[in-house]
Amino acid sequence: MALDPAMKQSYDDNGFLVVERVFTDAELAPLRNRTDEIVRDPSTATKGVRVGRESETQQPKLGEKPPAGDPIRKFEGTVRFDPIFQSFARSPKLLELVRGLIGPRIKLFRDQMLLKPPGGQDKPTHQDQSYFRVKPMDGLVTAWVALDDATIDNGCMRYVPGSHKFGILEMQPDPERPVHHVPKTDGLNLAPEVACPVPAGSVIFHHGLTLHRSGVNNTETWRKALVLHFATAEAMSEIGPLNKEISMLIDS
Ligand SMILES: O=C(O)CCC(=O)C(=O)O
Repeated sequence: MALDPAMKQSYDDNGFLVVERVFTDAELAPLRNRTDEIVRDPSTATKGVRVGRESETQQPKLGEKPPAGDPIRKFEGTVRFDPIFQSFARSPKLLELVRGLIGPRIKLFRDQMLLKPPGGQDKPTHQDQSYFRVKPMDGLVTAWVALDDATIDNGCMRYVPGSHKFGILEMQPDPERPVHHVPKTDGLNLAPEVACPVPAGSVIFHHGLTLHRSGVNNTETWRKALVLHFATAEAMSEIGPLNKEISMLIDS
């Protein structure tokens, strides 16, 4: 699936690009089945995959135990360790789109599955590069792959068009949910946020500096997405240890 010049221009201007229905249900099936299996029984996760819970975003209160039935929020390192996710992340049509955005030689820098269970929490506004610090800053693009229809009600992605042009922003710590990197945006002349509901199988690409967030899941069903952070083959993080945990080399 080739990227046409208008798509590239839209990505460069807005810092994100929605490509609907890249994958069919049949192509998503192995990923969905494996994900459901791990959600049902986290002990089936391949060694190395980390299963994260909803309560982990909160600052632990002294002496307080995680709530019973704490739902699963994310898996980290699925592509790095699980062959089913690896084979999906190598889909030629996905890699062709990524190469069209950042250049011909790429790697998968990081990956995560973000699951948003019924009632699952929001992800506050952030820049992916705040976590990854990959140089060059334009050399990181996230492919957000919808495993389910993503809707306003279940917490679809929301983007601030053009916000990647403001560079990396200073963070303000959130004492309640310290895992989140919330940037200071006071005084910036930002465009209004755009909500991006998409059908399952769609991919939203976003620049590593684009401000984005997702809302609470106000439905009774899960909203799952595989999040693949691609980078150019030569790109390196300023945070040394991150370069030792690359999800997958592609064009070495
Ligand atoms: O899937 C979500 O709810 C948030 C994803 C996100 O923030 C990201 O892909 O960087």
